Amino acid sequence: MSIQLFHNDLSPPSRVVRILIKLLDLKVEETKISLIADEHLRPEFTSINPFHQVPTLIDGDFTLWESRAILTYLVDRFAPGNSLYPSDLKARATIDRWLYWDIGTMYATLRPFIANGSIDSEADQLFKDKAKELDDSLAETKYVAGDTLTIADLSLGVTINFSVAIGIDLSGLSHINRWTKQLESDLKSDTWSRLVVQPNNALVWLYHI
Ligand SMILES: N[C@@H](CCC(=O)N[C@@H](CS)C(=O)NCC(=O)O)C(=O)O
Repeated sequence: MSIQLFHNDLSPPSRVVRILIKLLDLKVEETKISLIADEHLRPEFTSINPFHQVPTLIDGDFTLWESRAILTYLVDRFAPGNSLYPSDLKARATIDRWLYWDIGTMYATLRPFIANGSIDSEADQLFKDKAKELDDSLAETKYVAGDTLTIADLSLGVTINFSVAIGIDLSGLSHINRWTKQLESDLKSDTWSRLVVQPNNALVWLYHI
């Protein structure tokens, strides 16, 4: 059965999902949706996702959007028990906690940038305060949710690297910097370059930062 992902090359939530697809080596048919051309508002797409957002996944007769929900679904569906999202209830709950914290707190702080191409000093400070909390946690563990790579690292890794690319200065957060280098070495260099660095650079160029 073919799996389809509607995505946008620059969209951070789309990239989180595409990194997982690479890591699990899944065969997924990827379709680009141009947000600039308003393709996400066309009936062909809103009939699939009435919330008109990427990423959106189709697995047979099942359609799913919300990047972090797609992450957990893909591991459970195609690699159940994988250490990226293990079966143990408490381990999963810890990973879920980080996923929700990312999308509801960290990435949410960057939304004004996505909408306007800039964030004010209040949002900048809020993001740094939250990043410091992550940094304190990473002082205790190798990865976000413990000592193994999980989907929480993919999620927060994209958010943190995106924030740095748009000019939020996290250089003083040594544990985040150590973890970022770890992520870069864990993902194949092609994946890191294609799904983290290059799209961030393109966004910086697009928004004239
Ligand atoms: N919470 C959603 C956010 C997805 C999102 O914001 N996607 C943007 C692109 S980065 C989008 O599709 N925007 C078009 C729209 O909202 O109409 C997720 O994690 O999947």
